[in-house]
Amino acid sequence: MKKYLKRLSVAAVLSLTLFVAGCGADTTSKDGSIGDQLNYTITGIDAGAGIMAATEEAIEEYGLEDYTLQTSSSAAMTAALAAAYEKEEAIVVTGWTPHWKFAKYDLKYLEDPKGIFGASESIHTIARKGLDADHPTAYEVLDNFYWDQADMGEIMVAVNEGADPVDAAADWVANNQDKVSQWTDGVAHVDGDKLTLTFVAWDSEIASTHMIGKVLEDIGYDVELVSLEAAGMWTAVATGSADALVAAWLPGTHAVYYEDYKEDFIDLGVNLEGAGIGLVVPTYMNINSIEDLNN
Ligand code: PBE
Repeated sequence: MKKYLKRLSVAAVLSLTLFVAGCGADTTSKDGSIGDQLNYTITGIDAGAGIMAATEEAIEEYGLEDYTLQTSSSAAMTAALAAAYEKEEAIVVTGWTPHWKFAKYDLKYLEDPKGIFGASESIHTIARKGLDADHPTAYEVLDNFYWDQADMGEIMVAVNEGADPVDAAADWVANNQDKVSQWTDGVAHVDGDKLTLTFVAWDSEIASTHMIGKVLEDIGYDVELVSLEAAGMWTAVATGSADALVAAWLPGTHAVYYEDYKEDFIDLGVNLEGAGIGLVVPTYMNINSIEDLNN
């Protein structure tokens, strides 16, 4: 029944659009259901991201089966958002905080009355087993690492404005020695020991991983940053092929990975608080809740 009604309204919009087009007017009509305006598409990111699994669950729980969750990447998602925003077109993306997009555009999270995307999250630092014995200095610095959203935001915004992440991270480190010294004060320097950090190319994690990598370089490590898919990132630390990651979103977003490997790594605790995930739309869109995607 629902499907039938939707088809009817698609037909109605089509004929209206054709009529308007015939008159030489703008064909990017904002009429039609929310689903029509969105082409029944949710713009996602990489398949392994926790937010993708959460969105699939939301599609099921909110009865959004007419929608397709498009798999892409962080970069493709923000490019799609920029293109839609410029034309004031409808778009819904898998979004998260902290992220520079909230500074650049007027956006809102859709309310999630069923709580599928969870409440506030924290980002944790995870080390491989044995890191404390093999590289006690790195272990201590990683254990001490703690910053806030504004800190991460500075690097993310600089990268979005075109800076190389290596330079943006180095600038932040240079300008925030008070904070950095709280993590590094009194640690023994090393002489070129190799250290591998792994991350996924999400904007937030590009920022944090480059920053802590620079801090570790400054105390003498030869740091390699390895970008992987989400599952690969967790596997690398669990199997010891990477030394650490600073990109664990808990308790919800990475719960599956955490559970899979929890015997095989050391959780060094929170490095950033107040993170979150959800479905995000521009404020010019006339909807407020995930439930409204059915309108
Ligand atoms: N994110 C950014 C990740 C964690 C960090 C929200 C895109 C995810 O969904 O797994």
